[in-house]
Amino acid sequence: MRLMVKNTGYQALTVDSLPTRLGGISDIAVHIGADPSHWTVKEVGDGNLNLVFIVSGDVGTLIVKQALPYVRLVGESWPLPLYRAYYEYHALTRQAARAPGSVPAIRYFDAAQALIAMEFLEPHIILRRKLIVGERVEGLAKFLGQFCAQTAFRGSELSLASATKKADVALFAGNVEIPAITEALVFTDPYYDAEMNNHTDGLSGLVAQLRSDVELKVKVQQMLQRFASNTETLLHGDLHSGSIMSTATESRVIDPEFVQYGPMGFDIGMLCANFFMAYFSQPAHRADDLADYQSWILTVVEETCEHFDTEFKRLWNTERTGMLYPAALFEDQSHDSALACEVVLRNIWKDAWAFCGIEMHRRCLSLAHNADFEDIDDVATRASLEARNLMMAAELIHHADELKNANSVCDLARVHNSKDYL
Ligand code: SR1
Ligand code: MG
Repeated sequence: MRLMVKNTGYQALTVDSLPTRLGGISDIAVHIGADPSHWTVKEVGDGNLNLVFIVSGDVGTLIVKQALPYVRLVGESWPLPLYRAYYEYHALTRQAARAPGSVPAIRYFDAAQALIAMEFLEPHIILRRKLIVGERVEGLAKFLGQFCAQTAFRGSELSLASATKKADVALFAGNVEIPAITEALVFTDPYYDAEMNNHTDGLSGLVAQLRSDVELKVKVQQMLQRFASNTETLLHGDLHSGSIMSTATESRVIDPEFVQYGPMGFDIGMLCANFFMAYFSQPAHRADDLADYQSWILTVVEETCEHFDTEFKRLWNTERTGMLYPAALFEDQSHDSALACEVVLRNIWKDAWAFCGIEMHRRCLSLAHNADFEDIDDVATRASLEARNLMMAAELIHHADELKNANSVCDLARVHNSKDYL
């Protein structure tokens, strides 16, 4: 089913109009306070797409997120359907069921207004910001590894009944324009001089070298084909460090509006890419504690991947109720299914490292760069750190199927971190 949310009746909220417009909605008022004239509203959206309000009152605080009918980063010249809020809402409900406690609780949803009111996370801040200022988060690797494994496994036909999963694939297939952003910005634009691209001065030689690597482009297009045509599981679809909020000890995943069915290795690969970019950018953000902090980031990557494997195997042994690799073929025949699980995991990681490299490329080569590098004012420093990131990424894409495990990938990061490519 494709949900068409027409613009009829839709109105973007403003700080001034929000209390009047939402004050009479009991599901919202019960969490903020009955008298909207006591509400304070702040617009804090700093992402690429939406309005985000923090609304506080006598009782408490909520986040109100509203989609705009265009890409905020670019403006009204790039229209974007409001229906993405509908898919985000459905993604959040599924993630809450499959990875309990991992996402903010939804308090209210209005499809026509493309609006979701949800739990205000406090004192959480965006993980990317923590990584830039050098803060550590306890339990991060376990949380992220388990989130990725639980959503990957429980959203697939390893767990779901085929009819349920296929109906869900049909529901999310209505979301066309949002995956199209990823198909272009992540998989295509970085590899030619697309109109909206930009890269740091000083990188043009390296960029030209990457764009002339035909084998690289073929590998990336193979991964795009997998991303667009493989409906293994329900993905978050945009799992970067800006889609995670953390305190010193607790984390949540937010913002799944890029949700779609896709390959199991996509989310974990994207996630690792963002840790590697945080890692490569560190020399520009700190001198004291640099080696220790960089090594903490790589430990998070290694442990996230270990937790992913451990949780995936646990689910394999305890929740394999779908049509794939049924007990009828293995355990019921007294045949161990551990080998099958290893093979499934091997394929996930092969995909993951290629997606990881592609994400590392796109954040330096197309639209929508990340603050880890963008916050580096000194252009020459930024270029030399991005160069390490770009070169490691190319190696990941070329050799994704030869990498033994996350530890070898982190070793690769250490090697590139010591190089001077410019
Ligand atoms: C035009 S949207 C650009 C990027 O912002 C989102 O967070 C996604 O990462 C997307 O690729
Ligand atoms: Mg987002």
